[in-house]
Amino acid sequence: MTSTIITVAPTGAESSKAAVPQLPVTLDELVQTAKDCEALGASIIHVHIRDEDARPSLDLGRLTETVDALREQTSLVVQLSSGGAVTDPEEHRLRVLDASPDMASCTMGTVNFGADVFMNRWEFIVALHQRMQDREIVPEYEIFDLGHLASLAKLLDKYGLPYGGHVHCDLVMGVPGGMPGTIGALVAAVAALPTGATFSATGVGRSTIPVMLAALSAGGHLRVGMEDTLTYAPGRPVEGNAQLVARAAGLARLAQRPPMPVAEVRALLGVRDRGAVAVGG
Ligand code: KMH
Ligand code: ZN
Repeated sequence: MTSTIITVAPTGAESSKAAVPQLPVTLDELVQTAKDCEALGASIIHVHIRDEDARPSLDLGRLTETVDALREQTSLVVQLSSGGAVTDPEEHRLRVLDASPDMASCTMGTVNFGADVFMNRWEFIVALHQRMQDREIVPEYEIFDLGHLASLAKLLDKYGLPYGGHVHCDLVMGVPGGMPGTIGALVAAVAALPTGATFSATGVGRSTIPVMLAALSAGGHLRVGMEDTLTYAPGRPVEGNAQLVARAAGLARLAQRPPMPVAEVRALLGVRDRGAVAVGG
């Protein structure tokens, strides 16, 4: 058993700052969150940004500023979301890669997303995968449903391994319209992973804890954060992302799979050294 990669997904695109005041939406809030979570054991940050009115944004200038700030002030692996919000057009989602993150998400298929549809056409997936190969950006393949793993097998077969040569997936479980956040679904997904792939898992809402425990038992890694979880326990809103990272790190230690140091994560996933100089890291 190896140690545990802990990814923090602090913001997402779905919750409003008005409804969730603890959500980090400004650059300062995001950087402070990143520092706090790194100190507690996070090694990757999955980033969605907001505009000046706290609405989801894929503005390239803001994304670039965010990547630079996170590189300067933390040693976390910076993973930008190419998923954005369900309303974002494909060309804006592809343009995210121009901000030169270490990693970017690459969702492996279309999925109902509550009352919305999160659209991921095959041609778009191929374009993302190939552009990440060209730009030396490591993808994290987002798996919302079992069929997405069949698409991943086809993608790798036809278009080759991602940059870095290693396949890393994130099972996003419990989205209304996607696979449920159950142990059975997790076991089925793990059985369908490409040979040699690693995976993390996150369960949204009430599936957070069962999915976290199942992922640890199955040798997987963890993603936690306010993108996926807003309630810490029944009747107790999450106080902040650090609280969720602290819980994940504690459970990982209990499972004798402590948080993986960032340098080991970079080596495992094949993340390119972009010359970041981390403060205190
Ligand atoms: N906000 C969702 C529609 C990703 O970041 O790549 C898509 C999402 C996946 O969060
Ligand atoms: Zn996301």
